[in-house]
Amino acid sequence: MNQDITVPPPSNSVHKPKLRPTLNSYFNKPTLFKAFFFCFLPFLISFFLIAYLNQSGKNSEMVLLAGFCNGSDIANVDSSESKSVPFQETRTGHACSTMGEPCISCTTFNILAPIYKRLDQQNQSVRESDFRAFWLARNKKIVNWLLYERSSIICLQEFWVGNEELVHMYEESLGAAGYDTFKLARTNNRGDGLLTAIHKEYFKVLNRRELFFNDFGDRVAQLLHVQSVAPFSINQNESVQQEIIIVNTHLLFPHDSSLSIVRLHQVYQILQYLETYQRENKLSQMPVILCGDWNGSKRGHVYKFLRSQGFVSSYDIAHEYTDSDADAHKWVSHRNHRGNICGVDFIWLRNPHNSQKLLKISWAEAAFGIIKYQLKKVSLAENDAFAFLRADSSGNHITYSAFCDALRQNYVQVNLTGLSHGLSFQETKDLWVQADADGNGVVDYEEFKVI
Ligand SMILES: *[C@@H]1O[C@H](CO)[C@@H](O)[C@H](O)[C@H]1NC(C)=O
Ligand SMILES: *[C@@H]1O[C@H](CO)[C@@H](O)[C@H](O)[C@H]1NC(C)=O
Ligand SMILES: *[C@@H]1O[C@H](CO)[C@@H](O)[C@H](O)[C@H]1NC(C)=O
Ligand SMILES: *[C@@H]1O[C@H](CO)[C@@H](O)[C@H](O)[C@H]1NC(C)=O
Ligand SMILES: CC(=O)N[C@H]1CO[C@H](CO)[C@@H](O)[C@@H]1O
Repeated sequence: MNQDITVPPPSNSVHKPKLRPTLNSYFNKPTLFKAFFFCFLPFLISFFLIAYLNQSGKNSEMVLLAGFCNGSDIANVDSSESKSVPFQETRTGHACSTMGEPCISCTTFNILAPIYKRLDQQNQSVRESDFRAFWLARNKKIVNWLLYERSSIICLQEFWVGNEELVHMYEESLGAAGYDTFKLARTNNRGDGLLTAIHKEYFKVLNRRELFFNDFGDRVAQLLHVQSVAPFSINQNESVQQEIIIVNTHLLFPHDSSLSIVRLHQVYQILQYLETYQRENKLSQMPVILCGDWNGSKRGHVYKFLRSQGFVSSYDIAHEYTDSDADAHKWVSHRNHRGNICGVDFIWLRNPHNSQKLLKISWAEAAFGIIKYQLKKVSLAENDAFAFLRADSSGNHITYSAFCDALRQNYVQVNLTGLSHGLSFQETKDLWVQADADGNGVVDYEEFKVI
């Protein structure tokens, strides 16, 4: 890696970009995260991130945020944060050209499908999709912005696949700008879906897969296996055409907490799929980038699950935010349809050399975390929760069948309802095997306490 790399420290002023198309009220659910990754070495150590976010709720000002490259001489540039959303400016082109290495960037953006965009507070059934002039104008701005940013990887969610004109507009504009585009509709004709665009100058798409969760959220994910066009140098003599895997997804909205397990399960399926894909294709380990609209709460189970699997949130890394509660709400990416401001868009990155727990074990821990959390919410202390799961089993332990019943049933009281969705027989069994640490066929209180 070039030791002399420097990035000009960005000014700390609030920045209203002049050249960029203004977004203003066109987005009421806006996000655009953009991350720059430099120097794809065997593991991706250098890291630079730029994110744009439109602070909805205020005057929808577009803000530019900059991060840093880890493991290199590039200093972290974000040290003065007084607001919940830090303001930074960096000119992306400049930052790239000083690197002397090929540089790639990644943007993830929930563009809010016109079929979901409400226009009238009083009448919720009035949607933007009914007014061509509105959705067309808004989406043209989005396209212009994407073209201006020219990220190597673009992951869009809530792409209105059901409208031919809109699809055509995106595919044609991005195609003309050098992108390969791949769209994927949600199941059951929900109307929206995903669009992933890969810039041909940066990446060749080697393979792609579509993942259908087939749960009640009708959610899907795209997996793209790409290879960098330009070689990245490992040392003075060697360079590689780095391969990476990119996943684009939009998880279920947590309408209520019983859906936590469904969301967690969707992530589990993605990670299982990744493992299978890499194993079946006999691929060496490579960086994985997961983009999309995830569950925002850093206290959430999805966040913890991904962390336990070696993923880092690029935005948090760039800003040196920790996993602590104090840093849990430092940034905002969305105003959701309930009007809440939250941070739910992520660019997750996992480098191959991060040692990690077995996927099954992480998953079981996370699933039990949710189950215990649900039980706690109805003020069942640990021993009461144990009694609850034990049901009327005669011994002082939980049996497998009582456990399955507890997961399957629709408990009005505890709302473990989500558990009936998506947990297969095998997965339930896997959970059980984790819980029954000594393998004697029942889970006693000591075992229950530690799961
Ligand atoms: C970033 O660099 C620091 C110091 O070199 C290191 O402790 C930290 O683990 C690195 N973070 C990542 C995500 O690689
Ligand atoms: C709400 O909007 C829909 C669609 O525009 C319209 O058919 C309906 O009459 C409206 N309802 C009210 C109460 O205004
Ligand atoms: C690079 O090549 C030079 C000359 O062929 C050699 O002396 C050096 O050891 C090589 N460096 C590495 C890191 O392989
Ligand atoms: C989703 O987020 C909510 C709060 O935003 C949190 O309570 C919940 O645990 C999260 N669910 C998952 C599966 O992470
Ligand atoms: C908090 C919550 O989601 N409570 C729900 C639990 O389930 C019952 C019946 O299904 C609902 O009525 C509650 O609203």
